[in-house]
Amino acid sequence: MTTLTLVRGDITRQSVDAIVNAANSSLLGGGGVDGAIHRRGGPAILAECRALRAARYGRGLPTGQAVATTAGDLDARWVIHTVGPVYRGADSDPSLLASCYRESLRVADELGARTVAFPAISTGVYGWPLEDAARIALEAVRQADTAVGEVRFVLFDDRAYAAFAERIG
Ligand code: AR6
Repeated sequence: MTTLTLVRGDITRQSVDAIVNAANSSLLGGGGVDGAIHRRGGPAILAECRALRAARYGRGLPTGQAVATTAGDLDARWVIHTVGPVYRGADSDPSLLASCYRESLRVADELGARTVAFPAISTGVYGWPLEDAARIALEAVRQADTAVGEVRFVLFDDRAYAAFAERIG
């Protein structure tokens, strides 16, 4: 049984086994959650991301996939980096966003992580409408076949929290 919980706050302040990062394909950092994770997690995370780029992802991590690194100075064992899709209006493919959650949980299972914190992937710079993104995220996690015991959505502001709270049931 996976329990879904909602928290309003900063994902870099969570104590969990794995923190999911809404990264970009480069894996080399950016703004939003990505910037916050690298800032607070310190240089060890970026060092592992660079090594991953060199070894396995020369062309970058594809959208919808996930890969783990150390969590550096964060209060977690791992950061799982995933790349959300950029919202392109009604043509946007929700399965790529769902894939971020599913693949992150698959990586979490491989690692043996039991508690996993997710941000609202793609709802910032990548522009996915919050209400739709919340529906896709909750559905993807509910349908996932995972040994993770707690999936914690960490929502940065009241609007994001409300979008998830209204749909979690
Ligand atoms: N804790 C939790 N949620 C946060 C935090 C935080 N510290 N900071 C922001 N959010 P975004 P994306 C929320 O833009 O849309 C980066 O530059 C934010 O309010 O971080 O997937 C990457 O490098 C929003 O609801 O991620 C990529 O280039 C949500 O997290 C690109 O942005 C996601 O916003 C990815 O864009």
